[in-house]
Amino acid sequence: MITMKKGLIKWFSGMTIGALLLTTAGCGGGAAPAANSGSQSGEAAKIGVISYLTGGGAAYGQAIKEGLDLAKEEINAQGKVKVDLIYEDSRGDKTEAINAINKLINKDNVVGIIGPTLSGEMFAAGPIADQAGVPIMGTSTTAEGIPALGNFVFRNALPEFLAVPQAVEKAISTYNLKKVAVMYSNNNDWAVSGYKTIESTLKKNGVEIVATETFADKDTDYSAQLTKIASLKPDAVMVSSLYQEASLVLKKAREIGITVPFVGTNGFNSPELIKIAGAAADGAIVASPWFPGKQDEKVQKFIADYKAKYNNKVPDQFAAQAYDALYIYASALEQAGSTTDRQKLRDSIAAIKGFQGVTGKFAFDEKREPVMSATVLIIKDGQFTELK
Ligand code: 1QQ
Repeated sequence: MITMKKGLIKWFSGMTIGALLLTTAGCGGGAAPAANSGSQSGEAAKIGVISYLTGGGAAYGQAIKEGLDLAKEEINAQGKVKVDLIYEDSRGDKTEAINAINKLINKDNVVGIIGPTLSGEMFAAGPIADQAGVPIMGTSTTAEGIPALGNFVFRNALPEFLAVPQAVEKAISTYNLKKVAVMYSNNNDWAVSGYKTIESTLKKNGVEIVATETFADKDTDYSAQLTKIASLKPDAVMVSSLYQEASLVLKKAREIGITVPFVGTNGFNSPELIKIAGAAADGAIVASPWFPGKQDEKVQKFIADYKAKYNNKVPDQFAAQAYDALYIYASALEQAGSTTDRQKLRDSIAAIKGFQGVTGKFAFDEKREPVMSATVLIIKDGQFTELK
């Protein structure tokens, strides 16, 4: 639980006195009473959303918002439960995520929270929600150790420990990989977690790691790492980072003549990677629970409705997981029979079984980890396609 400890330390060091007081005031030790307003049935459930809406990774957060807004419209039109979303932009920053969570819990009195976008933000904010007895669910947080933060912490994002081995092993068998180079952002909790899974999967499969190169979020120059990697002639390069960094890595790699396949972690799942890297993204492999090409009625209806609402845009994985997340909340709120009881909402989320979303069948296991399956994708001619 090293990451968790680190998250907690950052949580304390990042907190303002005001935030600390608010947290203490709202602290119910996991047994908080219902939020104190709007308990009449028929009133909308207030759900707080913490998302990466502006800054370098905003494509993730914007997709999440689009998925949530569409689901909200549909759920409210169906009328079984009403939901209201209160958005906070955390800009991918832990301190912002902490401020947002304290506001949502103590000022807005939300019944539950969706987000934050990054695992690092969840490591900082999740324990606050847990302490206050407010259910929180990440829709994109894939690092190891998220639900372990506490009984009120959930995710419907496919954890890297399930996704990465599938992508890596598929690449090994498809391309007969013997030696690979690995790169990752070493100041991003999730990227480090993804890297560890890449490393252990390669070791397990007897693939030699010829180089392990690191960088930091927001770096723009990858020539030193990639020049070294090029000289070692690996059969593939595996990268754990968000799209902004990954797309620059891909561009530089292709520029200096590295033509081998790349395997990525969840950061690769945004179409923004393809937008920035262009043709350099071709050949990149990633596992995802979302594949828009799936011949499934629910999936195709979601795509059509999303396109109609958002100017013909095809939903990405982040939109799809967020869309499913709000339906999971709606279904749990219905079961709970209350729009304000945080404990009942928590228990109903934990009890979700046989949920059918656009990312497939879904349930939580006893550790509140999602049970779901993935498809391995490869980018070809600027499109995510299934790697069969
Ligand atoms: C995490 C992730 C990122 C790629 C979300 C945008 O998976 O931080 O957990």
